Amino acid sequence: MSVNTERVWQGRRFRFVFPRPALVMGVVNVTPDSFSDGGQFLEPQAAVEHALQLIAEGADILDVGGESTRPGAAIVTEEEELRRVLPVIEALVGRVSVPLSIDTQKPAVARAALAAGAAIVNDIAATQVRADMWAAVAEAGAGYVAMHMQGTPQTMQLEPRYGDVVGEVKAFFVTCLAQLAAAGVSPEQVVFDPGIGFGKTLEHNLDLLARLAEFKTLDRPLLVGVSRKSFLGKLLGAETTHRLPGSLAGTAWAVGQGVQLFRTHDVAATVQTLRMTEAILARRADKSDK
Ligand code: HH2
Repeated sequence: MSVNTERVWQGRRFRFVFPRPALVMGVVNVTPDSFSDGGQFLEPQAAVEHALQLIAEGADILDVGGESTRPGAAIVTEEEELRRVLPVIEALVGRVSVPLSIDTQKPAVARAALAAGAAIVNDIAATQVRADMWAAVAEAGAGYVAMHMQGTPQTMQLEPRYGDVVGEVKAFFVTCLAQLAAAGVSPEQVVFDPGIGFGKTLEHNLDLLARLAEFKTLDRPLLVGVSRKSFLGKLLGAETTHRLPGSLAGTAWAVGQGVQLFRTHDVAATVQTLRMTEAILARRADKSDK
């Protein structure tokens, strides 16, 4: 399949047509305990200001989350998660033109966020195949990020195991797309995410990044989140606040392998990395055309 095949990702009020410059999904964590920015944006006003800042830096999508998914994170009740995210979504809808995504594992939270105006469900637990989550996405005609995770955030890093991590993640995507279609979610609503750091060792994460090009045959756009993740810390010995260079190296590599969406805490730096790498890639494509 050609890299230049046109693909559409759409839902509710948004429509992105690829190929196009890679999209940046800025992270808005309304949590006390997220692994890199927990507690910074717990107050709705702080979260909204942060979201507006990310848009000013070039975010194409905002991903609002009210529950940390770091390994071993405390489970948050539905009520508490809604109490955190709904005021932020309500304040942003109508005020910003970029689509809002709800980062949640809970169908009821997804449903309430969609009712409040979110356009995308970012589901880190797509491997759990929950009919009620997919019904919410289908009924709203929302965009859907189907992320791969082995286990749950509470168990995922205990002993992740794969025969062939790339083959297994790819097989999940193929099955998931068919199951989603049966649930009324069309392929054009879906993007896939291999779930870097979710039930994966350092080597699994590096294998997934090294072999990203193999996901091109899936015929759906790919979203990747490497931002500040702990595998960078393991590899580079860097604390969460010092992982930007490693995150950007992963971003530059991934866009060169055909990844079209990037979830990041550091929007300005990611946008600059993407535009620079894309400019070089475009020159290479020009030369090979001649
Ligand atoms: N990573 C995190 C959360 N949600 N969603 C997708 N689709 N892909 C990811 O890689 C991804 C995600 C973890 O990052 P963060 O939200 O900053 O941390 P926490 O879960 O601790 O809030």
